[in-house]
Amino acid sequence: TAAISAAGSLGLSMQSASASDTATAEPETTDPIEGLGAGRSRGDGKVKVTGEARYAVEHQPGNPLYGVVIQSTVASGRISRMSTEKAQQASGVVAVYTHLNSLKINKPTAIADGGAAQSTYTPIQDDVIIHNGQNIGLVVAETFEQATYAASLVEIDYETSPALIFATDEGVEPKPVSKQDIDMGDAQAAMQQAEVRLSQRYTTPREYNMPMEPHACVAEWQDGRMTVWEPSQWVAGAQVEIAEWMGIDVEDVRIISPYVGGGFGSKPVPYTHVALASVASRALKRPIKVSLTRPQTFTGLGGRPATSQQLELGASRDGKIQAIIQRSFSETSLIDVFAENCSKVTARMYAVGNVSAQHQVRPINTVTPGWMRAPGENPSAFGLEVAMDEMAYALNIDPLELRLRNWAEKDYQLDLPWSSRRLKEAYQKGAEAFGWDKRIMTPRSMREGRELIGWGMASGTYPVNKLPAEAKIILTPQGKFVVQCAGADIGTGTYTILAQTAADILGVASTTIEVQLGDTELPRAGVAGGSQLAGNVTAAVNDTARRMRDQLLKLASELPQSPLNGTPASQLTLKGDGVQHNLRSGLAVSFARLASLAPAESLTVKGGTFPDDLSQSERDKMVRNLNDMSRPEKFSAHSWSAQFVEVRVDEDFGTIRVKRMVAALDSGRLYNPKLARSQWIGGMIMGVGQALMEEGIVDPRNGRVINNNLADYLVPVNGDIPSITTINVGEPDFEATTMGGKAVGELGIVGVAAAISNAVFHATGKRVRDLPITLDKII
Ligand code: MCN
Ligand code: MOS
Repeated sequence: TAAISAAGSLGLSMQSASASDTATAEPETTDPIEGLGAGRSRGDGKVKVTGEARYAVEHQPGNPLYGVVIQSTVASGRISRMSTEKAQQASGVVAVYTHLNSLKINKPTAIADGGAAQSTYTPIQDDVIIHNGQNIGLVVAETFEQATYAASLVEIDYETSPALIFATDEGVEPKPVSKQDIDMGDAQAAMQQAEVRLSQRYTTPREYNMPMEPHACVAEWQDGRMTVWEPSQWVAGAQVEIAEWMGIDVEDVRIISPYVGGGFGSKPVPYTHVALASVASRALKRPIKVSLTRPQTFTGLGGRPATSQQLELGASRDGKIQAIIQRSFSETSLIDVFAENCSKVTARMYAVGNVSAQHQVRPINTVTPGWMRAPGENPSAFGLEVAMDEMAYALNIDPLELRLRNWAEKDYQLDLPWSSRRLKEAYQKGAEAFGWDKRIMTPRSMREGRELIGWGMASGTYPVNKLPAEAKIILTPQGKFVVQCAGADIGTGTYTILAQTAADILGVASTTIEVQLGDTELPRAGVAGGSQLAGNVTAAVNDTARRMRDQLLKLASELPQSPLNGTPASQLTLKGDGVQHNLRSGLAVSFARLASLAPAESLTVKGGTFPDDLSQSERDKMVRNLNDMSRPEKFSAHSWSAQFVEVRVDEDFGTIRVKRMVAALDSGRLYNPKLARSQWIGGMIMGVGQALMEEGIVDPRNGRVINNNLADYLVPVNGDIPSITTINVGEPDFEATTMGGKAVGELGIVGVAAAISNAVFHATGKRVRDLPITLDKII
């Protein structure tokens, strides 16, 4: 072709365009306290990389048994014959549990109904098959190998019935999810009057969370109590679901989950293999380990369901969006309603008063889908942000400029002011760092050799959720602080930021503070989900640390043997591992000394953010369901982002590489900029996977997930990931949360797939509306 390298002719050096790989604007601290805001490394990093950290299934109970799950190989029907004889006779086999000799498992309460179950399916209670890869049995043996072999000996015949494989199949009966409908202004009338209209369908396939640590637990029944080592984003939820399955008191279940090897939304609650492990342990009176194989994790629990949205945008010629009409659906199982709501960002991102959006679920023969990083916001932003790019081209307005022309100065959907929205700053800083002003609008106008260059952008957002939490701080005899909370650290940094929170108040180096997490015996906290745990538990620890500080000042001034006895607390400060006199230097008492002088019970302090008048059982209830999760009321509180992406497309082969990514993000105050960046880029990398690789491929003949392993279900590896620049544009937002931070964990993925699709269009002139953008779609 005639085009010379436009980028080259613009004087853009491709080397320098590959911008710095480090966080901008956040200098390393030299602060000895390294409290909130310091970019220190993770406290749990060392034990994780040295292998010292014990993940759930690495717990070694005495005399364990091993359970292996059997899964169905058809999508619909019933088990007509099941023979377990050979398996039972195999060496080492202790039991084979199926619907033929069922252990009772009660139906758990769904999350939507105030319980903690993602799926209400109860295994081995009957012979009914509702999806391929359904858990239908458990073989228990003395060793893992024996159980695995015996499981292969179980003979199963099925009487199959026609299955609904895809949401678009004939016979699927859609269900509206009207609670989530949006009806603002008069969208139909405004659409009729719009000068420019476009209507397209955007789809996302099934996607799977694929944490490194598979779903695997150790269940131990002892003295009428159940203890389960289970990787958990939400120990209080796990406790409820297991208690329900087993028909025992919630108090008789303990969940231990100090380390989680990633969840990405797949570990809020235990799945049915945990039900099997728990009832089998009770029946056999021995601890049992059950680990799903990687293939089994594709159907032993659900990932993000496939979504489809028809999105119509109407605008004036000068680029004001006047109406949005959206009709979307997502697949769900035959027994549960899980809605991947595609209109979560539709009515909120831009200043549009006329919006109509309706979502429906379509029940098919699949496992009940579940959360996956930014459920709802993610497909919603994919549709809207690609549609905005299409509108920009229809109007011949720069895509970034079009977004600015539709700037929403308030939340139109809720009709509330924003608590903070530094999205304009994000657009500006992101565009500047990326060099967006050098972009030539026309597709296929930038190239380097055989490579077509594409620049695309998109906006992203994620809401601020809230739930109260509690914490406990203990001063040890050695004068060290221990912070305790039930909240999880799933690789996010909870351990670290809680030490940092307490350090600020207690005046000690945050690295000296021990944090204990992920255990139902610890003070209450809700789910590490909805990107809210950091805000919830930093607020709780902040309160608790203040109480501990007051307590220590009081002890220092009141204990008869304290060197500071008689000095009013107002003249004392916590500093240098002890309590110091504000004016008389050298007059101090160390924390260790105070600990030796004070009565033991005075050295443990509880605090938190529950309303004072709430009873213990009311507090339990709040963290054991998700209905009590709330949002700030007087303001609409969200995190915001602007994603800029460069792709290179090989003109002959159609291969797409992401060359560089620049994001500017507003998550309010960052509790730890290093960890926040780590979260943001983790989300962006997942976005690359979603855009270019990830797709659960379902066999139309039998509903089986064909690519149910990490060789065939592709996720990005190092070689797929370019340099990533993140720019923090957030400022503390105390209307959003007590400590001023907003959501971080899921923000990074939202909008990335759209930015990449838009970049691919810019490079090639091909608009891909169906993820993932594989080369067959652009050649
Ligand atoms: N943070 C910060 N400043 C803020 C808020 C958070 O520095 N204002 C940092 C902290 O290090 C904090 C982390 O970001 O620990 C995440 O905080 P938050 O946004 O509150 O999210 P949660 O703690 O609730 O974590 C859950 C969230 C979700 S919902 C998914 S999905 C996801 C995610 O976190 N899954 C993850 N990030 C993940 N990261 C890893 N490594 N593994 C997963 O499974
Ligand atoms: Mo995150 S998908 O809310 O666990």
